[in-house]
Amino acid sequence: MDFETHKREFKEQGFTIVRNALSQRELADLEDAALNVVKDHPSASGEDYLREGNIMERDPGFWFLMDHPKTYPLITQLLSPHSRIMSAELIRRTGQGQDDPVDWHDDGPACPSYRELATPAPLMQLKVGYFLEDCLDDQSGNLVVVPGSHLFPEGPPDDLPHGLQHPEAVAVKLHKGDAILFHNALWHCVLQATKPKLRMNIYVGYCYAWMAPFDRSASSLYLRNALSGERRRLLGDFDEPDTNWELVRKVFRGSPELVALGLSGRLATLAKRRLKKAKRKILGENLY
Ligand SMILES: O=C(O)CCC(=O)C(=O)O
Repeated sequence: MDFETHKREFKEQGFTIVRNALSQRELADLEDAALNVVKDHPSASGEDYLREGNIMERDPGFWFLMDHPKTYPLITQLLSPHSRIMSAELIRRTGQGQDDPVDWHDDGPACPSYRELATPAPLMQLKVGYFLEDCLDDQSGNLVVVPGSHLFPEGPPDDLPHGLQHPEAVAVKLHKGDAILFHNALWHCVLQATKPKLRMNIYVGYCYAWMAPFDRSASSLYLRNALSGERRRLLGDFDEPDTNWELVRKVFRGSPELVALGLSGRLATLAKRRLKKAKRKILGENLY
């Protein structure tokens, strides 16, 4: 499917599927990284459901997903070129032990909800689900969606019959390596798995650059230093917001006067700006 068709499908249905988003090599790397997370988990030896957030901190094998060439260009066009990562989670469902067949919901906070901002609900976060196992029948803990429900004026009612009992519900069928992108307002739930079968997947959620992540507060020193460029930006790792948007852009990229000052001149200008800022902080906005 071409780029424009994905965009149209997402806008009309609230989701789109990128088939074969991951190569065999990428799948193997992700499986290794996922097993590293699973083995550290208290339920690792059991069969229970497992959902772990903040996985970019856990293994470098996940990092390439942040700006993956098969999905990230869609994020920049559907959401914004100024997006960031809101969450990165690993989910393991085994079809055995305790499971969490989540009920109908749409995504986002409750205070206020995205739906309170506008009708239909605006696109504020976009999740990409990468599947590491085939999920091709209706018994493997499938994700279930109501196509087009992101345009409905309300979220799913509490008494909506679960899963496929709802006449407009569709079980998403994915091959290992496929990715699904979905809108925060899409009604979705998960089917109870009825046979032992591994369903392992990763969700990377994106939101606007100024929104807060929900599975982490800040990157570790290790991650900040190990990542560079776009990926660092995608995790929101700036010393201060204006270090990012003002100083870097104006001083080092944009302003011919500052560039003409040479390195020591630029450093002196930066230092003066910092001092002014500190003074403003101490004395208040109106006193300097
Ligand atoms: O696919 C799943 O297991 C749960 C997905 C879900 O409901 C969500 O991430 O909001």
